[in-house]
Amino acid sequence: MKLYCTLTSPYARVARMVVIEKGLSDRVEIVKAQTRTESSPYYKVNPSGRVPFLVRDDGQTMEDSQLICTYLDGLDGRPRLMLPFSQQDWAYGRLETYARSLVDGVAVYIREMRRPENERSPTILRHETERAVRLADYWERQIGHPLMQGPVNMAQMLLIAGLDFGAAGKIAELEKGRPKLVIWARRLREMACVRATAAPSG
Ligand SMILES: N[C@@H](CCC(=O)N[C@@H](CS)C(=O)NCC(=O)O)C(=O)O
Repeated sequence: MKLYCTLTSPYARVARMVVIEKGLSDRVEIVKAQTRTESSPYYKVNPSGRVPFLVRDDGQTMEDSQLICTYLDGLDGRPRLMLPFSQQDWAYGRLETYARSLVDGVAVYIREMRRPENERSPTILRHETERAVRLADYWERQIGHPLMQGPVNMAQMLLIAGLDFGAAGKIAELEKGRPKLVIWARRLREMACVRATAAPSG
């Protein structure tokens, strides 16, 4: 199978984490896609131009991190990363969607910052910065939840991808002054799948 990615996309990163965590590195080739480029050859592979994008061995294709991760996690018949939203009286769904919400907001901020300075919206930048700070406060309160402290799952993968993406995009200090989140993030960053998928610095 081929998994089209960029090395900076947090959505592609969680799919790459699943590949490593589920021992699929021999079966899934990571292919770098050229996104956001006029007439990129990648648009012939995936018309939407987004990553991650999976091309299965049978030729079937899948876009979107949630779909791809669910598929990859279930390949061995023992899914353990994509937990049911209803787990622990819906606590898992609440945690995973809040973690994805951080990634989504930071992605909007970073896209805005990529525009020429005179085209950037200060309103959007402020709105996303304030959202990210509120979510960081939320995570400082929630990070002790057993589902965030136990075996790795998609909520944890999304949160560490969101924190790293926020730090790379310099949106705000999301960990500073939030000691529980700092300890949690330090532990996550020691995991092999997190270390191996970190975006190149610079
Ligand atoms: N909901 C999608 C979001 C994917 C997404 O927005 N990917 C961005 C990279 S972070 C992308 O491919 N951007 C290229 C473009 O907008 O053309 C997912 O979870 O996979």
